[in-house]
Amino acid sequence: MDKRIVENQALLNEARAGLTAIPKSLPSKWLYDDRGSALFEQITGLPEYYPTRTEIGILTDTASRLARYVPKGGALVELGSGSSLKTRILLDQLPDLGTYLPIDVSASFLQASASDLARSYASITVTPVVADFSDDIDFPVEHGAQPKTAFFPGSTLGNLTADEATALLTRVRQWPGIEAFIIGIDLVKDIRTLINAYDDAAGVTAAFNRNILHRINREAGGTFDPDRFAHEARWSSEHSRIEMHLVSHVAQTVQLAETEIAFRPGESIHTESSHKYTEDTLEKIVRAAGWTVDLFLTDASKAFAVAALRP
Ligand code: AVJ
Repeated sequence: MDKRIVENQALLNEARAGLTAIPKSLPSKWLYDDRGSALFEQITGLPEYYPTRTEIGILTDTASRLARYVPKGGALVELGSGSSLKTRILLDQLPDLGTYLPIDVSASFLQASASDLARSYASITVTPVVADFSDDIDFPVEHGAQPKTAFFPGSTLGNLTADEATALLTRVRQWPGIEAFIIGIDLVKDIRTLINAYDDAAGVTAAFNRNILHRINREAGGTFDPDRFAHEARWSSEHSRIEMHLVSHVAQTVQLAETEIAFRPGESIHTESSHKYTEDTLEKIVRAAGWTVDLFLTDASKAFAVAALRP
């Protein structure tokens, strides 16, 4: 048997744990390598994928109201550097902002978007922080006690389980100087619309999902044939979430470095969850973390919401 090269030990360890468990799963963070991030960018422009354009519409229509949640001379702290387009909508309404602090795990991505924004907003200090926002953040000392507002757009909170979301909200609630939290969340709606948003006609989401298998082959010694796995978007009413799966419709065996992984016909790998909220269910997890919903803004069809929270 040939020994395959493993260049990403963390991916191998987590993939092995997920693929030897019942049911099989993979952590969604591994979807986002360079190609995965580029495919996600493409997803945000698809006709079926309503969240991005809907959130941008809400932010554009309500930016001046949201600006009141950001302290003068304070800091806007963004969790995950994301699309600077959404950040710019807020920054345009914040002439007296002191600092913009984007937090991201990818140093290169962070550097690029930070210098981009610094060029556009000369009066704002841009201080990128390389960190995983799921951990405790070590703010640069000069920003430790600075009054600050956290910004978490994109419904990224929806990737977390209710327990994980509560933990994140609790951690941000404990940041020194925290005055408000502005979050974007996707809302429960008819199941067809939800499924189509995660199973587009052009097949971009399918390619995004299968990319995780290409990545495992490349970085963790996998022998997956991604074409032998079907992309599937499922609605779980129990968890109020869309799940992405990769389904093996045949019996097959795949090698993962030294480990053999067997698939039964119809067996799936759960690769990502996207939780959908209502005003009530959001209120519930927000309160559990010690916040109150001060403002709940939606578009006309109530597809997406931007909420402003107070500690
Ligand atoms: C980036 C996590 C917000 O869940 O809607 C889009 C990711 N996955 N299509 C989402 C995603 C498939 C997206 N988030």
